Amino acid sequence: MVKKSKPTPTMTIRGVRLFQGLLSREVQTEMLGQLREIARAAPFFRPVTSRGQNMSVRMTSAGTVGWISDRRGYRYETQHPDGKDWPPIPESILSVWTSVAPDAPLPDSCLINFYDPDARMGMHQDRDETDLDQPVVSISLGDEALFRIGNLTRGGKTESVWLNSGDVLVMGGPARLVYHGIDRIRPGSSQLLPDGGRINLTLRVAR
Ligand SMILES: O=C(O)CCC(=O)C(=O)O
Repeated sequence: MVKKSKPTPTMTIRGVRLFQGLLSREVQTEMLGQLREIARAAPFFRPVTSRGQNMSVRMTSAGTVGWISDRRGYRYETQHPDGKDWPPIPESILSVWTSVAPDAPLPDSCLINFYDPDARMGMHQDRDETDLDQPVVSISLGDEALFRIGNLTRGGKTESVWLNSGDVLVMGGPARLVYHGIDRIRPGSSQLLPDGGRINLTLRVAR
């Protein structure tokens, strides 16, 4: 499924391991078809923060639990806000996890973020999971995105890297709780999504 079964990172920034170009165009296209089916069963929705602010990304999930945010706060739920179970995580996506995180148990959650040209994601830590020793694996599809990596506490100097379609990154070990976010995407930089935009898949062992 992926180009290499035991890939080595092409770059490591502050402990975040980057596997640039890991997914072939063929694999990306296959994933996109599977994501369309997921979105039919579990439509994208625009989450709000506990303060009632709309997030700029749209989201849905696959897996036994999905991450949601609403006026009650951030959490994992077993069902989409429509009241249906989340669809299963496709094998093609699970195989990326086993390739870059072979020692970790399989993820039970795949958050699917959709970025239109104006969407971004503020600096945050991923810490709603029960076992923070398990890594987070993130897959980029579509338009390029400027990914910012900070520190283990909020603030301080940061470093940024452009993520391209087919790139995979792993936040694990000492980098598991690093602050990170997406400053902007570069509209029109990829032809993968016919109508443009970017999809990010974030795989986690949530429970
Ligand atoms: O879109 C990305 O690459 C990052 C997504 C992210 O940080 C998250 O969903 O927590």
